[in-house]
Amino acid sequence: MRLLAGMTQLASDRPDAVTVADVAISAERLLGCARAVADEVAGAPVVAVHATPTVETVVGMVGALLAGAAVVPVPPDSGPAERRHLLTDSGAALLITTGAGTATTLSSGGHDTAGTGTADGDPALPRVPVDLTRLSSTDRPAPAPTDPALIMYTSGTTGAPKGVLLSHRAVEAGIDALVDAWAWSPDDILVHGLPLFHVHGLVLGVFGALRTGCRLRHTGRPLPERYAAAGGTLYFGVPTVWSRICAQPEAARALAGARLLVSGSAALPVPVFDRLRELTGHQPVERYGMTETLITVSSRVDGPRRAGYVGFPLDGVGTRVVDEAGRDVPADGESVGELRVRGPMLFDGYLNRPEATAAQLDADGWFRTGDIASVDPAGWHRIVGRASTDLIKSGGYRIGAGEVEDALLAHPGVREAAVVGRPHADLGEQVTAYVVADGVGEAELVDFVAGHLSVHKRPRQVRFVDALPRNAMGKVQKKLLATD
Ligand code: MLC
Ligand code: AMP
Repeated sequence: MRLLAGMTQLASDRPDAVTVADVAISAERLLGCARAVADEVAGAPVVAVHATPTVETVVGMVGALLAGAAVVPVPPDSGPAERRHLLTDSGAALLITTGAGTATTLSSGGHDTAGTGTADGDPALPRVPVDLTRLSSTDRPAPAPTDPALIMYTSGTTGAPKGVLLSHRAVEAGIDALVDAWAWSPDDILVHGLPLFHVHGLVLGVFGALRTGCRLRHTGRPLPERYAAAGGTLYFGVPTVWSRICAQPEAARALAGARLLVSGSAALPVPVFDRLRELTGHQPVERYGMTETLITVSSRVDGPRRAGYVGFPLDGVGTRVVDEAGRDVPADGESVGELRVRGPMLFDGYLNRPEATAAQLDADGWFRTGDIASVDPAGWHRIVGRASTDLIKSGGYRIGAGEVEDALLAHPGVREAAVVGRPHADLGEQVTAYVVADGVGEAELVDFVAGHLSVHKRPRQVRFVDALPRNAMGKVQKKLLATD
């Protein structure tokens, strides 16, 4: 398969092609195990994978792709409502389960439909556990470039997460553009510890390695001491990870021998860029992307890097910065507007949501990012904020305020709720909830949301108020919420 070209070409000579949390697998064995998964899931057009940080997850996803299925990564910590939504909305025919963190105990062979679903309310999908002792050599026809490879769920400002359809062609183009910008090669050793259910950790962090044929060392969690011990050439992190590494100077200094440090998923604070340079001798490459667009803008390994800037459009990418009337603003480094992007790595739309797709993606292929940006005369792109206060970035995770508000309102003690992102030194933004409630405390509400949604979507702070500020139409005025 083209998407995994590097892995299949190097299949016989890499005993530790992929290591996740200290479990290593050769490329040859990965391929054999994945073919065994493909034998089991063949015929299913959409396959969900319980995306724990394990080798089994990598095998399960590769197997599903080999079988020609679109993969739906399921966050392992997602709550019952969120899981149910992902599994039903995506139309997944099967759930591949993957060891540590898998919600249910399953038989070791064959499909287990577990009767009527699980105790936590998952739909009754057949479950296919990944078994690293099962191998197959069945060769299958490669999927077409336009076939969907991934359906990735991501939050909008309101409502439940939407499925983002990424074709094989888009994923291949997205990785190839980074191979060019970062001189990413089979000789690299890629290190990161990011979750395997988002673009950063999965598309770049797993498929990037398998396509380039470089080795992957996933650290299980993105802890500074594990990055330091991993001996990589190429390191990926979200800004919170880089900031935590800088707070442990010994760990940071251990990265001095790397080739390239890359930051993305949220703005890298200038002091963290400067501190990383001091401690490691490397100026990090910062790149900008979205689930819907993959990575579109980056600085280059063979070019300058600039703190506070995300670089230049990647090969094949067009960008525009437009005002509210859709007119281009001057590229003077000061005028700001909404960033729009176009390129071969863009998604094909939101699954079963043509209206939401049309609202974001126009007929000429330009995607409205919702990010506010400026471009200077030399072409340096700078992200200055977001158009909507209802999309929060916390620790690099995208969190829709509306989804958290809906979860809070499901608690019987909560009458009104408004959720915002407040600046936070470690996380960039922290999810802060303002609620009008009776007889319920902060810890209970935090746990309630953590139990309904993915744990990272929980409010880190709950402020109890007598009423929410509203305008004459009754709409909540989030800008008027107290910040002290
Ligand atoms: C805490 N925990 C609770 C809890 N409170 N569990 C249940 N109920 C509660 N009330 C537990 C958690 O389960 C977890 O357990 C532990 O506490 C810490 O949780 P956390 O909040 O996740 O940890 P934190 O330190 O805040 O995480 C920081 C982080 C993380 C940087 C490691 O935010 C992260 O991995 N970020 C990466 C996000 C990412 O990959 N984004 C890319 C999006 S793609 P336990 O057992 O796990 O310790 C994209 C496109 C692009 O943006 O451009 O790349
Ligand atoms: P997600 O959908 O999780 O992929 O999040 C995409 C969003 O992350 C973008 O719309 C930006 O707001 C933000 N983002 C990604 N990379 C950067 C970056 N380097 N600087 C600032 N914001 C970023």
